[in-house]
Amino acid sequence: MIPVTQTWSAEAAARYRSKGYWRGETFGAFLRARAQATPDAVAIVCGARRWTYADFDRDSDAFAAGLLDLGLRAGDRAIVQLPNIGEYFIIVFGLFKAGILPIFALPGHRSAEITHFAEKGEAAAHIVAAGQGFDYCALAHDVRGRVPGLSHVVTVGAAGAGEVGYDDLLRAAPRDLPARDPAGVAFLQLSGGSTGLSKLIPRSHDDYIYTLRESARICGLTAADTLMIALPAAHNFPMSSPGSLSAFYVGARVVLAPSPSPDACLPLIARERVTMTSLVPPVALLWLSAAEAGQHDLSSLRVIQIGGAKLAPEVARRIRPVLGCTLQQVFGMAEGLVNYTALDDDEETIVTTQGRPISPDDEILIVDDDGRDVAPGEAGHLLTRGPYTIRAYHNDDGANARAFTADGFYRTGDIVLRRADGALVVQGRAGDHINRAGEKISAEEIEDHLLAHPQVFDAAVVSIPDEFLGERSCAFVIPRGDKPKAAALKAWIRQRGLAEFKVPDQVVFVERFTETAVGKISRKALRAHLRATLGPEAG
Ligand code: J2J
Repeated sequence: MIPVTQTWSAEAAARYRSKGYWRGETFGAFLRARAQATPDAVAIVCGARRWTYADFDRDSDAFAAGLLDLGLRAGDRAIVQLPNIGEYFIIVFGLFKAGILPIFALPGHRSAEITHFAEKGEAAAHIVAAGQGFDYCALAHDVRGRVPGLSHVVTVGAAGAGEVGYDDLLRAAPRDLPARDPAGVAFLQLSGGSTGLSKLIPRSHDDYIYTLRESARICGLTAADTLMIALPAAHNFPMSSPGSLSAFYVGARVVLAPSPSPDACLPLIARERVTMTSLVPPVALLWLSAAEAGQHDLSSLRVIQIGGAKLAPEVARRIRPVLGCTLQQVFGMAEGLVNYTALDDDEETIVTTQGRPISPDDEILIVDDDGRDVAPGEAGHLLTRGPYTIRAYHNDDGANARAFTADGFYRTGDIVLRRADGALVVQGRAGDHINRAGEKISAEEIEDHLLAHPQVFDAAVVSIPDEFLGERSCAFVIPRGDKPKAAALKAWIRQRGLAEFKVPDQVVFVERFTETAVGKISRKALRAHLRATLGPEAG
């Protein structure tokens, strides 16, 4: 098994410790501390069910013991693929306490993606929920059948044959759980997958807890707050910016919404007196329309974080008048760097920028195509290095060679400019991924699957502007022999075991790409050319 590590240079690590960023805390230990300080405070609300901090600490201890009783060991990895339910947090903290690394899959992922995570991460367990509309247990059995070493399927809800029930694991006898190494990796987060398949991002207790503590401070999140998780809980944004884990860090209350739709969330805000939540721009648009109808009491809302994709200034301007709360823009990435606008920034800064980095030690470079610094205020490629930005992906030398410079800067793939006051403004992407409502789709990954279809000669997938989604995907396809139907190609992508959000929104058949294109220009240039042929009004 390839050990999961994350290594900063000795000099950088010493500096981050001496400056008090890395304080030697661990997830299990901070939860224990909160449970001892405020045992009866409610930590998790899921429908009518509630877990206090004492319940949370006790159940996650029991779950950790149950996993170890199964034969799992510290250092193993478990794919966690759960909807927004309370058990999700018990499981994740149980894994942290056992030293088993969660791999944070999303409910939308299907067999191709889960198989890839299981293989790359050498997962020993897959944790799913039964009775969710989609048959996650069947998915788990399918993947287990293909991946040697993936021995355990753990099910929340009715466990079938060959599965272990969450409730059974909670009945395990208590064990002494050794303290975890704060410098060690706590979990594997997923990259947006700019080229090819998603990569695994090892994050340490020390580095991630630093972002939780600082995010809580910058967002004004305290134990008095009620934070709602409307986006999928395992996504890095609602997990950490400030997200559920910052909320637990400060002893606040976390309310789970079953979906981000206004129908699910607005009544919940009124019922639970939610003070803070995070949204992607298309969801914010839906909320604005629904809130204008004025049926729900949203007076408890204090701050809404919006990020994951570019928020149009005209939408940003409507947040305060319509939702009655402060907007905080967040520009972050699972690899590390997170930027926030400040709660007390002037309205123009809040509306038109994506904020400033969390840490004084976040090093920011903005460079041209040749790697030279651009003039102040000019747009360029964003590179970054700092106390919570990774230096390497797990088990992926090729990606590491492309994504990191020799001196440890991460190439974000984003094009940004920096104003004189330090605020970043995102201009776009250098790479060819599609940011569909905050979900990142690699053009290359979808092209590879299309090319496997017998009636596809060649394919290029591009992003096109979309008023609601921000971007949507369009596949240009040169047929081989009989032209397939667009619907058949979409069904093909589903059948290949890919998440629904990766199915091309649009398929355009063409006879050839361009005369000069064949073999002469890069796929990147080809995609740019095809995108241009559609124009901004494509549809
Ligand atoms: C434009 N593009 C943005 C923004 C992210 C907080 C917030 C978001 C993420 C996230 C996250 C953007 N405007 N406000 O992990 O902790 C695009 C950029 C970036 C990529 C990262 C967090 N906020 N983006 O979205 O790993 O292109 O993280 O590089 O999913 O999303 O995607 P991801």
